[in-house]
Amino acid sequence: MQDQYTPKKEDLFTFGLWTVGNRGRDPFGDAVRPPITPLHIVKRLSELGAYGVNLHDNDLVPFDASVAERDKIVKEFKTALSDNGMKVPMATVSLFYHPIFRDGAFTSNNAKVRAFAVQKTMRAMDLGVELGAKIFVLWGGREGVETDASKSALDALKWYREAINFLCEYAIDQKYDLKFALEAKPNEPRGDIYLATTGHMLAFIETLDHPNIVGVNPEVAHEHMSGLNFYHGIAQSIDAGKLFHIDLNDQKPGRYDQDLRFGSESIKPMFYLVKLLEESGYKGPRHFDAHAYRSEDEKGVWDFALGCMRTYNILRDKARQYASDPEIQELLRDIRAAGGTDDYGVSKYSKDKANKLKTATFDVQALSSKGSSYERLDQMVTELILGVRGDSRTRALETKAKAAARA
Ligand code: GCO
Ligand code: MN
Ligand code: MN
Repeated sequence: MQDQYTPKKEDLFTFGLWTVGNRGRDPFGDAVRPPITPLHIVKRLSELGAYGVNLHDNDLVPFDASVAERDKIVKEFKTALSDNGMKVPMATVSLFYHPIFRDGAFTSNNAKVRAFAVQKTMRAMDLGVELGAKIFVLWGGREGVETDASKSALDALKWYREAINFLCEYAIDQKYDLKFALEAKPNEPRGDIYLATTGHMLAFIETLDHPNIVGVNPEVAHEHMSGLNFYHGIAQSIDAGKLFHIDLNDQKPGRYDQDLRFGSESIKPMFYLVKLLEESGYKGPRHFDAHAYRSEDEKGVWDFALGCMRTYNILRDKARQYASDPEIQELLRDIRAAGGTDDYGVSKYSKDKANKLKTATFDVQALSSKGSSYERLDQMVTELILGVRGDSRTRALETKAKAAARA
């Protein structure tokens, strides 16, 4: 089926090799799907309209591969990319899978493990750059604890900072056109992970030696795990100039990290998210870090991938409808007009303004008694998302036009 929501290269949709490649393993059950080779993933995703694929070092090159094996795999993969017109905009490193990282990577109590983690990351950066990546994601899945008796959180933060500073220097030294995007998660696999939310990351970045080349990679599921408003977190990341990448997926509240198909659970929050990404001029890839239900076979995996992209395009279209809906826009104008103007100049301090403001009188009674019309507004948005609003609007316009024609 081809329609206006069919994904296209210019939509900049990307998937991790590990996402469509997810085999449905969980802590209670083994893999349910056979592996899909990276070469096949590249081909199928391209056919579906994706722009590119992203990868951890070990999604492509096994942990213990020799240099010769690595070079052969990378060469074949590059051929598949160019044959299928696919890009690798982002690369990352697995610092969580191998048992050596059982007590953390950059924050392990063991200095040799910390050094090994930095070495592995430098090699993954080399691989990413070789494949054309401009963004390098760091997700510290093992950077945490089960017991705070094990290490001082201040030491852990110091080690974490030193490792990222080292890697920034390496990127600069190598003249790599590469920026880092830090991804937060509150817990899982560790009991508690350091730098638990995007907000923590934004504050941490300002303590680094090269904050200009470090931003964030927020993930829907991870902020929702903490009960946070993802749209607000993204707005703050954009406001700080730090939205370098994004992990789109979905999540029911109060669960383990589900990494569900984009928009499969939180349609309304994802509507505001897509509206924000599109209207703010976010230029980065729309990356899906999600996987198919464990119930699915390979066919279900491609249904899942197409579903992520279609839902994004449908929500983008809904955002356009919202911007051109006369009734919604009129109500928004009324709401803004009712808000008045900044007569006291609080947008910028001056001594004079402060003195005037301190003695000004406000009609507190009047300001407290007026309602906001948000119930009406939200119902219109709800009906727009549910797909009935377009119809009723067309009907109203038709009725109006008929009435005008009769008169
Ligand atoms: C998760 C994480 C990971 C990371 C990825 C990049 O679901 O817990 O999002 O998927 O994004 O491993 O390092
Ligand atoms: Mn996740
Ligand atoms: Mn992620």
